[in-house]
Amino acid sequence: MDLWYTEKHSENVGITMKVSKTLFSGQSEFQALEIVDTLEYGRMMLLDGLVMVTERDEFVYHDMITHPALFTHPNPKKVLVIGGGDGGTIREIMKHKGVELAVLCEIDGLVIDKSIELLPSMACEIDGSNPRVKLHVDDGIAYIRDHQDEFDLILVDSTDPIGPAEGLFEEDFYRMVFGALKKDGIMVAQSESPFYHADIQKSMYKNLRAVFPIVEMYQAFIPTYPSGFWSFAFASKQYHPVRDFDRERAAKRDFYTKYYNEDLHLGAFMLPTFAKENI
Ligand code: AG3
Repeated sequence: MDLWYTEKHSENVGITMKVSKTLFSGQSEFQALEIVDTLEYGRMMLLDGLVMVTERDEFVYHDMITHPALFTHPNPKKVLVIGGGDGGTIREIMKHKGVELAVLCEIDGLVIDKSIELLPSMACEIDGSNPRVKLHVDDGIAYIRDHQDEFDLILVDSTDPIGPAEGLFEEDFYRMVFGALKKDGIMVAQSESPFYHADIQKSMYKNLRAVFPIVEMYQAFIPTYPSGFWSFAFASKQYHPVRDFDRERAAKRDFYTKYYNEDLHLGAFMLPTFAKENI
């Protein structure tokens, strides 16, 4: 029997993949979680039926949610990840040896447990083996309320703004993030597809601009997300991702990045007209 999975991207369009095996299927307190094996993209995690990560293209998302901010801030030591229970974002942060502590605040403990068990290439730094990583199974909003003026970077590695992540796209949340950052801190958040999600983006960027003096959008090519054309919001108190970018430091990095590099860092902030119109 052939088993195919489809995520609908609009009423009439979707992405379809041939599945070889279902490795886990269950329901947590917050959402439905599936981890399946696919023929072309390796293992894939779905939350409420939406593609979160696949083994084959996760490098794009995880390079791009981390390295642009880590190479813009001159000396990031303390980093908070909200969401990101698969561990891919923490794995990339750990490549920066100057980072003393990365805190993962994920609302859903089942996502962490199943990632450690079934997605070890992503979860390799959240399995308890790295003393520079701390896990909190908690609501990100509650966590930052109690941790003001503490972080150099806050990375919001969330789902779409339907379900548990809804509050992570609101102005009140961005105000709390602003407060939880040090005086030169940076926030990065995944910000959906400029092609499919113009309305979500317009409201999200308006909310960010009400709080942060510097707000930019940058893009990445992620084949398994709606349209493949994906984006991140860069919201900063002081450093600008292009003007304050230290190209030399990025070029001299002592680790491999399959997607990110010092040229792409600059190129990612150059946007097509229709995307600029959403900021
Ligand atoms: N975060 C999910 C991005 C949203 C994908 N949306 C969709 N497929 N409709 C990914 C978490 C990776 N650490």
